[in-house]
Amino acid sequence: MSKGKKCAKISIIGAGAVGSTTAYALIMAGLATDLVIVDVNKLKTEGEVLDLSHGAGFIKPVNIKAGDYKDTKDSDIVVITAGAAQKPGETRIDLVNKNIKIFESIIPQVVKYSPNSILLVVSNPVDILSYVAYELSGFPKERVIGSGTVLDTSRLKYEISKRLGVDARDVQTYIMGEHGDTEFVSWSLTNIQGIKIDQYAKEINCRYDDVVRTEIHENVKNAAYEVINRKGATFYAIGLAVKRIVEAILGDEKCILPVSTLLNDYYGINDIYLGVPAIVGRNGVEKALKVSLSDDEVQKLKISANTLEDVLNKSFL
Ligand code: 6V0
Repeated sequence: MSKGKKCAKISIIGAGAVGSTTAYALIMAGLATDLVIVDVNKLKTEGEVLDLSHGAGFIKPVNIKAGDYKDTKDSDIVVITAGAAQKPGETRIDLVNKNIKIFESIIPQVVKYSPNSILLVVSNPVDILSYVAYELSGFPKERVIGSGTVLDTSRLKYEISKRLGVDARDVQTYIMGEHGDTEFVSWSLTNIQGIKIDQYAKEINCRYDDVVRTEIHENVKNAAYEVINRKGATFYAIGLAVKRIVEAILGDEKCILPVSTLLNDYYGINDIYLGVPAIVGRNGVEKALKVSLSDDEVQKLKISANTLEDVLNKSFL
């Protein structure tokens, strides 16, 4: 695919809540010319494809197919959303063994038919499964990307925007680390269009202290649990997050997104996938940026890395 091409063949493995909402977000954005969806539940996939295709009168032309792996041949990007999802009370880490087994059946098929594709892993626990996909695929690390903390960062922007009464898109910040319970807010990098957040809060007479910061962090960390407890699954916001990553890749945007990528020599962290700000373009993750964090934030990043390392060591790799 040529550099900066904005339309492409995209395959989605997994036609569940996240896979089908991602498909919807991608076709709404006109990002795919061909979209193939693969799932062990063929009937549901066919239903999703018919429903999506019936929007043809309102979107850019796109050929959508409920397919098998051979239909994914020469995909530019393969988005993986297959696998067990969290049930109420389950953590993302609880899904690890089930989903590693599922990845062992999926990744070799994807690699066989699209050896030059970019793999975008969404299934949870996303940092662990990105590492598993990297190992199973044999692809260079740049071409195996996890959705990381892109969704969590949007949740954080939403929480801050509500407190400060500002457009969420003007909030510059990142949730970093595990997409899960050890994730943390990089408060030292947080600003409102270049204005330090504490200054901004002072300017508009808004409370901003440790209590507020803790509340915001807790709300973001528990966001998925809150949604799952009420409606069983989260899918709209992650669909938009995946669309944003795909758009950045296809447009060769070189934009900075906190995707999950293989870290080496990153604050002493090696050989683990974690969400950190990274440059995303046509080659995938072009560079993980070593942003300057406070000592406390570095400790939190290391806790995330150690947690995931323990899980990886206990799994069957
Ligand atoms: P879902 O609605 O249960 O869909 C999962 C789909 O995977 C089902 O349609 C299954 O049939 C299919 N599937 C299972 N095994 C296979 C296989 N071997 N090959 C092909 N398809 C298979 O789950 P949902 O869509 O809600 O979630 C999917 C995954 O995304 C889960 O692991 C979630 O935890 C994860 N999420 C990740 C997020 C992120 O930020 N990274 C956010 C939300 C959910």
